[in-house]
Amino acid sequence: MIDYTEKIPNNVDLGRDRVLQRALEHWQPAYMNWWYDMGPSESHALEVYLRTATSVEPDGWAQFGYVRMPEYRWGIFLQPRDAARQVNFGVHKGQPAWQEVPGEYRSTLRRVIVTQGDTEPASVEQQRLLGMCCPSLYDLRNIFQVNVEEGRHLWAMVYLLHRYFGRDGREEAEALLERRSGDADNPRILGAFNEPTPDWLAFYMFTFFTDRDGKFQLCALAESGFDPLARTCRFMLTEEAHHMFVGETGISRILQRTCEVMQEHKVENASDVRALGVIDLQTMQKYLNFHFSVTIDLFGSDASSNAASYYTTGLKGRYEETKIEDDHVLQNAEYPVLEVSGGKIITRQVSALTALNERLRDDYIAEIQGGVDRWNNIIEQAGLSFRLTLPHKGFHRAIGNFAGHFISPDGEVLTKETWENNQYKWMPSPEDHKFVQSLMTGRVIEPGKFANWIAPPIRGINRQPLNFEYVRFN
Ligand code: BYC
Repeated sequence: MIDYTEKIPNNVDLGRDRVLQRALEHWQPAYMNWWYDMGPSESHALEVYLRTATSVEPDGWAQFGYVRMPEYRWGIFLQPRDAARQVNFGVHKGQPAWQEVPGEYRSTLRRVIVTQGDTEPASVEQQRLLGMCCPSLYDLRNIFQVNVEEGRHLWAMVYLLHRYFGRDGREEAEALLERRSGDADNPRILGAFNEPTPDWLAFYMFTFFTDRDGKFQLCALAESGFDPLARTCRFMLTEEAHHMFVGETGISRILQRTCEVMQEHKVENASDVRALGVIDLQTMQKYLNFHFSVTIDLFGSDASSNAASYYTTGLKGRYEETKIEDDHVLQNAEYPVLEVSGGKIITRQVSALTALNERLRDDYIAEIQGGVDRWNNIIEQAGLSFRLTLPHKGFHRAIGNFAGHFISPDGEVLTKETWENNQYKWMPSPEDHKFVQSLMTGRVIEPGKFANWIAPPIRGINRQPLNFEYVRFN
C-alpha cells in the first residue's frame, strides 16, 4: 500500500482524513496512467532539475533537485487559513467565509472548479511533443517544470472535488483524466485548450498569454467566499508566476536574436530574415494576434448572467476585489462593453454585474500591454522601426459580442470575404507554421548551447550557470 501522506506533500492533514485518502488511492493510479500516456513524450527516464513545493513557507515551495518526472511529488497546498476571513462581495458580504460548500451553490461551484481543473491537464497534453525539439537544456527544463506544476494544479482542483463534493466530485475528477485536448468526441472544456501548441513560439506565446488568463481567473477565484477554493488558488498563483516568466522571456529572447541578426546583416525584409534562420517580426506579430484573440475568448461572454450570479452569490470575485473602493455588490453600477451595430463598433453601458467577464478581460489586457511594451523596447533598442501591437479586442473572436463578426486588427468591421482574403496577413498561415517548425526539427541538448533562433537567457535557473546540466539524459 502506498503511504499517501509520505508521497503527497500536503498541509491539509491528509493522514487523518480516511475518506479523502481512499478517494485518492483510486485517483492517483489513474493520474499516473494519464501522465505516462499524455505527459511529455519520451521524458519518463530523464532526470530533470526541478523545483518541488514541499510546504507553503517561503523556503519550502522552491526546493530544487534532480527528479524523474513520474516520481515528482505532486503535493496539495492551501494558503494558511485566516480565521477572521469573510465573504467580501455579493449578497453574503460580511458573513464568515464558508469552510464547507453551501448546499444551494454546490453545482455552480463544482462547475467552476471543474472548468479550472480541466485547463491544467489540457495544457500538458498540448505541449507533450515539444521536448523533442527543444532549443536548449535550459528551455527543456523549463517546459518540464511548467508541465509538472500544471499537474500539481490539477491535483489542487481534484483535492477540492474529492474533499468537498462527495461522489459527484469523484466522478468529475475521473472525467478530468478522460477528456483530451483537441479530441473530436471528448474535448477539453474551453476553446483555447483544444488548439494545438505545435512549436516553441506557440509555447512561449501560450505561457505569456494563456497562462496569464490562468493568473487572472485564479485571482478572481482567490477572492471566493468558499475559503478552501480561495486558499488553494492563492498558492497556485505563486507557481503561475514562473510560467508567465518563461513565456515573456522566451519571446524576448527570440526577438533579441532576430534583431541581432537583422542588425548584423542589415536586412529588414521578412524573407531575408527567414533565410538567416531566425523568426521574422511579422510572424511574431501574427502569432501574437492569434494567441491574444483565443485567450481573451477564455474570459467568457461580455454580458454573462453566469458571471453575475457567480459574483452575487460570493463564489467568484473581481481582480483584486478587496482593493477596489465601491460597495462590492454592484446592483446599481454600470460598465462599458463593445458591440457591433450597423456595421460599426459602438460602446454601450450595461449592468456592471453582467459585465464582470469583460471587466476581468480589461484588467488582463492592461497587464498584457505592459509585456508588449517591454518586447518593443528590445526592438527599439536595436534601432528598428517595427513595433508589435495588440489587435483590437474584437479581432478573431468566437465568444461574446464579436462572435460571428469579422473585425480587422485595427477594429474595422469587415465582410466575410475581406476577412477570408486577409486572414493570413494577420494570423499564421500553414506556410508560416511550416517555416517556424522547420527551425525546430531536432533538440539542442549540449549544455550551454542554444538554437540559432533564440538568444540565451540572462541568467540560469536557481542561480545555476547557463551551461548547467538542467536535464540528464544518462
Ligand atoms: N470556450 O456566460 P458565458 C488556466 C462557455 S486558464 C468554450 O459566456 P461564463 C491555465 C461557458 O463555459 C483559466 N466555451 O461564460 C492556463 C458556458 O458554458 P455552460 C481557467 C466557453 O460562464 C494555462 C457558456 O459558454 N479557469 O488556468 O460567464 C495553462 C456561456 O458562458 C468559453 C477558468 O476559466 C470558451 N472560451 O464564463 C494551464 C475559471 N467561454 O457552462 C491553466 C473558471 C465560455 O453554459 N471558469 N464558454 O455550459 C469560469 O469562471 C467560467 O467558466 C468562464 C466562462 C470564465 C470560463
